[in-house]
Amino acid sequence: MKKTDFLWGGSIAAHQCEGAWDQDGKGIAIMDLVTQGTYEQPREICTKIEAGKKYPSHEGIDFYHHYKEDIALFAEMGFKALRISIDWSRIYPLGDEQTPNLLGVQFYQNVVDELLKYGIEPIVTLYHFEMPVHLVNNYGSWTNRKVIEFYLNYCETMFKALKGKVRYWATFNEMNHIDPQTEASDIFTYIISGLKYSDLKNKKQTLATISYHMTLASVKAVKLAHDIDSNFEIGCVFGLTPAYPLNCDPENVLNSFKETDREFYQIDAMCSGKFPAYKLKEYAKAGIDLTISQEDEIAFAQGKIDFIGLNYYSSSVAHYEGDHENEETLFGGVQNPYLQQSKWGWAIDPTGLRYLLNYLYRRYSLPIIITENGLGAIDHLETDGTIQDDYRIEYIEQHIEQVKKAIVEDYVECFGYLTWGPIDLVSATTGEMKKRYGFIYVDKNDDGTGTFTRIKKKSFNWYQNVIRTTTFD
Ligand code: BGP
Repeated sequence: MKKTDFLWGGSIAAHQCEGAWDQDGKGIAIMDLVTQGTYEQPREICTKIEAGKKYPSHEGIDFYHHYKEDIALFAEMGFKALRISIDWSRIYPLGDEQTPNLLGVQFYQNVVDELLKYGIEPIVTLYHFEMPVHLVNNYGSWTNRKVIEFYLNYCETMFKALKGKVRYWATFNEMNHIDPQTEASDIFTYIISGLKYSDLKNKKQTLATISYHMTLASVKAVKLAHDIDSNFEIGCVFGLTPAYPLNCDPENVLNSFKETDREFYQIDAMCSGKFPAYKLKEYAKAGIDLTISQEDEIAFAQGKIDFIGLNYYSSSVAHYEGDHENEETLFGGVQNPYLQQSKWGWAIDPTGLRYLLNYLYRRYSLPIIITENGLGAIDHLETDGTIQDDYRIEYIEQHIEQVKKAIVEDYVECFGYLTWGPIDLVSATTGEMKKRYGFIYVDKNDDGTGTFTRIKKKSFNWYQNVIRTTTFD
């Protein structure tokens, strides 16, 4: 990978910010259906706020119409990079067409041009939970190999449309949460594949097939990207959580290692050039059948990623047999008594970020970019119009400190740090607007009120100063 300036910036996803869910030829994507109510509710488009339901993500923060204003604010903060995602259903509304929706393509060309105008490096994720629903209903989502072809067709359209403008690409966001070997999280199965975990017939087999097809789609997209432009740097983004042992009982230590490691097999496949043999043996033992053709083997060998994107929010403590007193957390396991939790119960653990950076770099020797990190919090708009988000400053400051140590003391090759949601947007797991991550406040509430006005928080100037002054000497 060629040398680049450290990429300070932020990360957003189409479905959480764009809004305009039915404009300019866009189709319906998984996430247009998921956050109204919860994933347990029947899937439907709801355009009005109803009691007890969540803010509809298909209004987002109306980035579709505010992107110039928002990018100007990112530029004011001194961003060197912005990670965006492309909503597949804007480009191919149904997913299986041959001809793209040019208005959709044009929108992303406009966004990228706007970024380049300010010297901000666009980093483009091709799949951040935005699969056209038609592919779920008519093809069974990623259970069907045919969907790989549709995905590659869409990737090719975007590689060609943004060639010469975009250098960094990510094939997928957080496919690692599809986990065939544990009681998989319903919400992640749903938002990643559009399928409901509880509805799946042969759960382990189905999830293994989904995961395998997504991994295969990723390696094929990498090869395609390199064929289209050898200057493309193409990686994949993983949301990782180190699991700590509850105590030094060797059984617990081993258990926590396995807990951390079980979401790494897709990265192994993408970095080593072959689907890991240990995983196939585990699958065989669990009665899961995966047939890897010779053609697939070639695809793995030819589709090694150039970098790893790391989303990091929290660590966890691995399950301890017999411990029934502690509540389970979203990340699984029990609460860590040494750490504070966010309002949503996510353990705040800056050291865990350094731990993971080391783990990943020593295992793969690939450059890493932190593609998401941040604190979801409830902000208060004071009567004088300010937002005093010192808690957010503290969280990010502590995490950056650990990134610095990883780079300077541990020699990890980390080439960027992007905060999640530098502008407030809709939460992926809860569908709420009140769970805010931004340096920029958006006047929009869960009851649908608000004007979409953007307001700088206290952290805005603070992050601006971080970008201006931080070095890694
Ligand atoms: C990651 C997703 C993001 C983002 C983030 C925070 O897993 O990649 O899309 O939403 O989590 O989660 P939430 O929005 O639920 O707070």
